[in-house]
Amino acid sequence: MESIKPLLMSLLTIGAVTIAGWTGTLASFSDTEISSGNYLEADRLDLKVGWDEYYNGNHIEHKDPTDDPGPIFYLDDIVPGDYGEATIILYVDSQTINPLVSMIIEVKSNDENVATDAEKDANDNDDNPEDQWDGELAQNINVVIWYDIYDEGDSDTDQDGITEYPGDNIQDPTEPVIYDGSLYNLVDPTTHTFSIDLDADPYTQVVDLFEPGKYYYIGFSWKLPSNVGDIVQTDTCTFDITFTATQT
Ligand SMILES: [Ca+2]
Ligand SMILES: [Ca+2]
Ligand SMILES: [Ca+2]
Ligand SMILES: [Ca+2]
Repeated sequence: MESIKPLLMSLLTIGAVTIAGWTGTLASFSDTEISSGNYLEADRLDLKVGWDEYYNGNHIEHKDPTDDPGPIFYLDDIVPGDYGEATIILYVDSQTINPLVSMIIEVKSNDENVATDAEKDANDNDDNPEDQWDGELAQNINVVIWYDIYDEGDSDTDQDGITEYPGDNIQDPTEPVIYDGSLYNLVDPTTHTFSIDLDADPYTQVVDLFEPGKYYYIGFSWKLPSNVGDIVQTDTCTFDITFTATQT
């Protein structure tokens, strides 16, 4: 009996195969493909902001792009002749989304703070504590905002023969300027804001979207002229810079 059992089993197996082939000839042709393991996950859209900053020609701060940037400029004792610059670094963290990135600058106050004797001698008025807009600093701070990007078609070398890099904190004559004037005149007099859709490639005629994984640089320089006089002593100016990335 021991030797017969494996043989039966083999026969049953062959019989089953034969039956399957036979019924197959009666059925319609069919073909099935299964797509299994389907999965959806939303992409992220995460804008990060950093900067590299100089004050009177000295490097004072570098901040890698972050979600919690805090103030770029915080200077509490500037004097006539002072100047500074921060090149703002923008980075989009995403897999697929090329967003439109906008910048809004809002001046929040331009205050007299206190009126010193020297200010009064310069015909300035006393501070009105109820008025956050009675100072003269924003009128006298000159700012330049520009795309701190060299011409990519220029093989890293500018017309002046000096090698240029994007985000080098230097305003090259070939770099497109966004604004050049007083901080006061930058913003709308009613809303105190300035708004612009930033251009990932300012050398084209259209506003290009930002590409994820690349760094973009906006230069922001300021200067308090040496001939400003005493009228700005102790005056304060505060402003916010808001960057927003939006899927279009
Ligand atoms: Ca005031
Ligand atoms: Ca530059
Ligand atoms: Ca003043
Ligand atoms: Ca003052």
